[in-house]
Amino acid sequence: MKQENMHYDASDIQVLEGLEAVRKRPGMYIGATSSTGLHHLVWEIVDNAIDEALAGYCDDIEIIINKDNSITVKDDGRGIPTGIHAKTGLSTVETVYTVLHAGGKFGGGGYKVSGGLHGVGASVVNALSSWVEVTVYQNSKIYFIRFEKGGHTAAPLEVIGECEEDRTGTTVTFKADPEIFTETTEYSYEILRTRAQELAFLNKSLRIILCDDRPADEAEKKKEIFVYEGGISAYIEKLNKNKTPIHENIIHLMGESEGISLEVALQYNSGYIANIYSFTNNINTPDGGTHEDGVKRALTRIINNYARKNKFLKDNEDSLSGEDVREGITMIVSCKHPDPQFEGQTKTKLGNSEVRKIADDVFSEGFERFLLENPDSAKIIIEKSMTAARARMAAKKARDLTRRKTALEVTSLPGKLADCSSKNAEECEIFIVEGDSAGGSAKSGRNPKTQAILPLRGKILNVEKARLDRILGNNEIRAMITAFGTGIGDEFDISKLRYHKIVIMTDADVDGAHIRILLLTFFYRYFKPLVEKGYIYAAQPPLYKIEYNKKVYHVYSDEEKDAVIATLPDPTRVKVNRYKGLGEMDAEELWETTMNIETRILSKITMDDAIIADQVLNDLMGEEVEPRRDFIEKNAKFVENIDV
Ligand code: 28F
Repeated sequence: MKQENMHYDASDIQVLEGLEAVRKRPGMYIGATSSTGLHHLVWEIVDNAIDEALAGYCDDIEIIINKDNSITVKDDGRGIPTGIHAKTGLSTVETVYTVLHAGGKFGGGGYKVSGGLHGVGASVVNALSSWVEVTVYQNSKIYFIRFEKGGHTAAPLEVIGECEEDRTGTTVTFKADPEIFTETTEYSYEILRTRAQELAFLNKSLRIILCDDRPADEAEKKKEIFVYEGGISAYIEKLNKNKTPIHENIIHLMGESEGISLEVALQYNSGYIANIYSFTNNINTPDGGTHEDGVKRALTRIINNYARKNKFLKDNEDSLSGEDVREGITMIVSCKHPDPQFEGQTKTKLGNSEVRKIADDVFSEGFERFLLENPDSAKIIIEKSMTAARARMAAKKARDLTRRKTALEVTSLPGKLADCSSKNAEECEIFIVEGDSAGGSAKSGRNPKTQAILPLRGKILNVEKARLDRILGNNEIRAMITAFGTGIGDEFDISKLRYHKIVIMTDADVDGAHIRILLLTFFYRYFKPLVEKGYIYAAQPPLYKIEYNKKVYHVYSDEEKDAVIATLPDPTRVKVNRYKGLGEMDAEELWETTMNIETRILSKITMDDAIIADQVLNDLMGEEVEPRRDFIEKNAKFVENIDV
């Protein structure tokens, strides 16, 4: 319901009921009272300062985490008006902080740049804080008002001092109420830093200063300044830092129509992944929406038009797909809209239909001009898209090879797979085993009813750097895809999974760790649901074999080894062997220590493990030497003589 002409009469104001309602169901206003909700409070206040910057009156915003985990936000804008608000009989400052939705757009004025939760406003922060203090610098005076216990006005706005004529702005300090934020009221510098930097990228030339004043030791305190004259082009530069751009300059274009503005920055890199981030009024829209759709539609059309007109693409050849033209793209789409409608469960998709055409028009006009004015870059971009198209066709062929034939046709299971006899996926497990000798032992030691073995020879392909056609060309990878039965990528169908446990079994050494990282990255990139739903495991082979008086102990850690030895009466007669690899165990040992459901240890792989593996691989195997050196220095103790 558009609240255009709200009428507040002092008597009608249900101020405290309003704020009381917020305290009763905070989740409705800030999404959650977890750490995420705690940090949302900051963005509600910061967004009001950013509104002032968007209106053109504020250049600097400072965010300070104080010792007591209260937050101070300062801006050098005009200062919230201190006069009496016509509709409430209170000062405007008090109105903005005690009447729901009384600030920003609802009270008239320009865009309400809303934070993650679409501008619930300063009054919600007040309702959820133990105390809030607002200081306004205006008309050479310093005004002050304090609220306590969830928004009760401690005393009306008062002048507490003088200031220079040209000093204007608003300073707000608030302390989140521990009665509401029961999980934590402690701020994370990293969370604040990430969003502060993003806001600086999204609002070019705006300076955002972040300080952490909590450490007692002066040297430990933190202060960072984020300001980017280049705006979202600087954001692209940062996102492409670890990558290899394939054309010199970052493409930047913007336009406006019907009060809706659209800005895009993009640069292609030599990789295969499309990194597209879109925003509406500075809000992240990870599920995209009409702004992103319009730009993507235009990108595909313009590249195809250019490719045909300049004879890169012959008339009889298929057009390039959206996926082909987005391969290796890093792009930011930022839309500013006076009345955004968000869709989806988490309100992270822009729904305004009129934006699609505006985005298409603005982007196609600018991008077409770029291609005409930069034929060299155009050639590089077109050729990359065409290579992507050829690879897509090749991948399709290779993927058809991996598609499991129906039971009636000859099964295309890989020769090396020793399958299990049961067809009930829930009880079946497949062990991906490093090396043929371990594979042999696993085959003879296993339970043939429920345990399948797929030996892997050497290192599998690093999917981080390879395109899908090369990945599908790799025998080891193809064998796994066929064995799992689910298909890959957009053909993936988890209901066809033949094993409900996929167990990575590699040596407990650096090479084994490297293979595990490669496998995890492969699963994370092409079988993400298997990771998300917890089907992936890592086997834990024993580290040591301890022999004493004909008794054999298998232990899985150094601590366990010491503990066992400590129990033996005469450690001098103890024989300890550190396993160098799975191949050192015979079938019986491998079964007993690592595969037997009664005695083995499996650790379930979580999304975090996979994401970390993906990041480690990115640093280790990326093009740049820098991140690799950093990683090795940081992890030297684990990665001696890693053959990167
Ligand atoms: C640290 C947080 O909240 N800064 C703000 C302004 C400036 C104006 C304003 C804010 C209520 C209903 C208009 C001043 N002069 N920083 C902030 N700076 N709000 S919040 O007006 C809100 C009024 O509509 C302002 C002239 N116009 C607007």
